[in-house]
Amino acid sequence: MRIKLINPNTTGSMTDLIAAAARSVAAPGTEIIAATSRSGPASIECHFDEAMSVVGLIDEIIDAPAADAYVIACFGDPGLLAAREITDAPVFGIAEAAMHAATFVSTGFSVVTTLERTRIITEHLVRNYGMEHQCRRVRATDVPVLELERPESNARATILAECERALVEDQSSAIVLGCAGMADLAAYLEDRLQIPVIDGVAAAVKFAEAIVGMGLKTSKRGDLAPPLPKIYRGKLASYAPGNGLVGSTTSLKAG
Ligand code: 2AL
Repeated sequence: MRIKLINPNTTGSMTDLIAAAARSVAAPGTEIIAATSRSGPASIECHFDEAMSVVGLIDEIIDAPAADAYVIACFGDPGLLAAREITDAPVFGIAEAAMHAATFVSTGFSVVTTLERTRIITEHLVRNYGMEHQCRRVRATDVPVLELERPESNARATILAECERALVEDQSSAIVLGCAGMADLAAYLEDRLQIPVIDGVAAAVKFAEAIVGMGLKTSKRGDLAPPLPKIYRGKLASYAPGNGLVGSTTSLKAG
């Protein structure tokens, strides 16, 4: 099967890191096609970044060739439901995937993420996904996303220290890594903490394999049906559903 792994930020080196994490867990018959968004922010750390990243993400989903499943490799899960509307192939966000994975191996997890403002966004996701009972706390490290790539930033030690605090102060028994750029830290942290450490990129790839393997597609009944044809104006005119890029003329089989 073919899984398209989309980094919705525009930093190619982060895509390389994410792709390596995905390929390290993919089954032998799974092809990972990694893509970096061609428009939008270099990192996604606030509501505005998220909103601005969605068109680039949609471009990657509507670009040929089609995939059997899509993974949105950013912990804010930007554009997740919009993406599910424009294809019937299953789409996975790494935050949703990681939180679900954590519930299978613990009764209480902490999310360790990047900036303080990102922590608040993650708390919204926890509520949206109905994870308030299992997520004991969301913790910020105040490490900016792109600093994760710089060894001099000491991000690894900062994140380890925050995870250690989560074990003691939150009584958590698993850690969810709150950024795609942390995908290479899971094994290192698990070794030191001796509890499950969940990288959402790996979780999303394995859920994609499972759901595709079950023959499941996104439901086109209700709110995840293709967007209704209508006029879009201005810079986004070409994205008008039914206009060729998105909607009834994509490879969707509605209903
Ligand atoms: C992210 C992420 O995963 N990629 C990015 O650019 N921003 N999320 C985060 N919580 O910092």
